Amino acid sequence: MQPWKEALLAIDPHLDIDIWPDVKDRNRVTFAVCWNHLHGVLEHYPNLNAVLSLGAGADHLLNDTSIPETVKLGRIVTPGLKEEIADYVLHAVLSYRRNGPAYVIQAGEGRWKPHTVIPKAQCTVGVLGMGEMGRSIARTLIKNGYNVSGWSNSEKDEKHMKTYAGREQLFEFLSHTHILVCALPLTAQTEGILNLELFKQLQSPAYLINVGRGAHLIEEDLIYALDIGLLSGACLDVFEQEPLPESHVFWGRSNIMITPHVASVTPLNEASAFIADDYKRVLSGIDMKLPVNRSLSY
Ligand code: OXD
Repeated sequence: MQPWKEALLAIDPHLDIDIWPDVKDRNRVTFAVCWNHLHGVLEHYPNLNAVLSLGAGADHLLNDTSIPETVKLGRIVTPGLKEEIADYVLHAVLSYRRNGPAYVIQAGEGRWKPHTVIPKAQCTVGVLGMGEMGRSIARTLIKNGYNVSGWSNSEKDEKHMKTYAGREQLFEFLSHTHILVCALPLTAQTEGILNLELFKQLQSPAYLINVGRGAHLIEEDLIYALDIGLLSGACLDVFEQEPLPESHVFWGRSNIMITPHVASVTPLNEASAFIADDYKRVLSGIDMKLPVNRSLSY
């Protein structure tokens, strides 16, 4: 965390910052910034007002029931974070359409064999989750000439694309989708949403990109869907267990692209300005920039 401390002090040299576990005086701590912290470490900070997630997701904060309900929760989304996730998804879509993984294998084998490009027209992309990240993904794909639709819990009005909302419109949304991108927050309602029943509703064969959370996906359903040809491949950045264990069945399958939770990494400079700003907002009793709603779980 040292570079974060330095970046914050460059913005405001008067900030008083400790890096856990070297906390000089628990009573003085009013604001914490965390990413995948050990549950329980935020207990016994009597003056803690707010905790900020060092990323777009706040599930790691919401899952820690030892954080008192009175403590405000917030998350960070910056322009760079949104741009990177959109680029990651665009890359995954292009790599699928242009047979990227097959050419990597062929390069290793010294084999010259052309494959057919999957036309854009046969690649309607459906984005599950139209929050900050989902909207950025959708806009980038639209700019690149893709037909995109979006689904979210509540209605969203977004230009140049059809949007669907609520469970009652989920199957209709899926029935037009060739490439499904999961950018949902992890909640009790979305856990396990990427399952066989859902895969069956997609255009076949479909392709899955998961940049949400590992727990959105029922892993054995993905393997089954790939084996019976319901899905032709998947690009996964997030997993139930991270790092993905060495013995996991996903490794070594040419139709699963695996990246180690790097789709979008919170950019230090942009995020430090965000943190300093949120810290001052909380200090002045103003809402955090992106407050987490505990009852919605995002
Ligand atoms: C995030 C992430 O939530 O990187 O920002 O997963």
